[in-house]
Amino acid sequence: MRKISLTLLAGALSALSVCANDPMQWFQDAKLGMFVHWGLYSQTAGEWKGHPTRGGEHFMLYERIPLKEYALIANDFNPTEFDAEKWVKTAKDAGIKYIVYTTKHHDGFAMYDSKCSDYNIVKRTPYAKDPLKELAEACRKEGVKLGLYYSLGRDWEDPDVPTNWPEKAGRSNTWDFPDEDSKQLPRYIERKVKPQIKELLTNYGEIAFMWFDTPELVTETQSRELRDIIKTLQPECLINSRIGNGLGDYSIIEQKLSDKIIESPWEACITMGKNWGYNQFDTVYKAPDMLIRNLTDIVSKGGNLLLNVGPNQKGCFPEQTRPIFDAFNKWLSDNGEAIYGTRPWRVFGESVATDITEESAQTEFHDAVFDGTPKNIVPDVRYTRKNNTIYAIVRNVPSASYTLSAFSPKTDKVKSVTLLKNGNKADWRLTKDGLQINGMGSIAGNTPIYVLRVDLESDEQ
Ligand code: FHN
Repeated sequence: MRKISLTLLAGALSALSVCANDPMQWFQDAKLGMFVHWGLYSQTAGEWKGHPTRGGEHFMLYERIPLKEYALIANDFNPTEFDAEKWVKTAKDAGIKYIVYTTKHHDGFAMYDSKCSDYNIVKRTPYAKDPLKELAEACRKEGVKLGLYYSLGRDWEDPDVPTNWPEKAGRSNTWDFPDEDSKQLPRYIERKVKPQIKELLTNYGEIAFMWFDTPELVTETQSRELRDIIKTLQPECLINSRIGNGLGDYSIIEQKLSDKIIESPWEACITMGKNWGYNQFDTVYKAPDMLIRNLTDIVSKGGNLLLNVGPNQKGCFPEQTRPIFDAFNKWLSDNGEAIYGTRPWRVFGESVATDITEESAQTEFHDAVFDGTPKNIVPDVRYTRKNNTIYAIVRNVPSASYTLSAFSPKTDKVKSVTLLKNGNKADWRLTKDGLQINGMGSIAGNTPIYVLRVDLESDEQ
């Protein structure tokens, strides 16, 4: 009797541990976040002294603008239309579970009320309010988690920030502070970084993520000290890999997709247009179908998508974001079950049916793949799994009948196959070649990116 009771107890404890509030479990279930790049570069919006600037939010570097001159931009920054509630509701309606906000980008300007330096939105702009306070409140109210972006190894306001990418001083402010060798990084870390990290993790409630960027010359000791500060103030705050020196809780890839399943927690950050910060000349945003394909690809390989928006100088999301948010709302309303809370299957997908890469031109991609008529091409599929259900995310309009070769009668006892969004039964047969699907054209129509729910016999027999 004693042995059985210990077994039962172990089972109960393991169940509890899964249910316990595990921030990493939450992150890996959440799948979709929104990155917000907002700063003085949003005010200039890609223009400087009457001409388009190079380098988006890096234009202070590219144009070698003296700090005193760049700081004057703040005099015009007055985002009176900023509405945190609207930002958060737009994100939440699009199926977004967390938001990462740029508290300080490379220009060193704090987009929150920093007591550490008056180089911030409250002290230097006519707006004179703290948008992060409002955003944190709106996130709490709507149940959307909040993460904070912080440019760690680059700061063009501070005299003690040497860099080494792509070469020595490559991303340093060498026009105000020319003597690169005299720069003492520890002075910057103690004077600015630690006080700002402490105030960010003290004054804005629960912070789910610290999203560091560009660690550059930060040492392991410095990364470790920052990690200790964060985990002491908010033990459940997850930290990305750009804290440097291998000390993050999850890894980051940027503006690209992975070519394989990644076993450890990871996130891909991708822009809707070409720029991170708002740029008035960046007018052609990616096709919504393309970005949804990106989401399905990333999730099939175990990652999260952090989709970037660059609000404009008024504090509003550019109009080009609307069709993207609407498409995510619609697709995830129908198919979110195949995304949230899933994990990779044994394979991430079937052969890609088109020679269109994910990064290809939007209109070419859309016409080539989704012109609404089934083509005699093999299905372009990504898989996700939740317990005994496999989700086959069909990302093009293949012939009405096709075979999913990832399935095998040797390993998969298929119980049913249905169209996820409405439960319509599919005509299927499991053969030695795989799971044959017939007549999909009739039930899926020309819907680009539909999901087949494949229920397997429980393996708990
Ligand atoms: O230089 C930055 C860039 O502006 C942007 O913030 C991205 C976002 O991941 N991070 C750096 C480039 O890797």
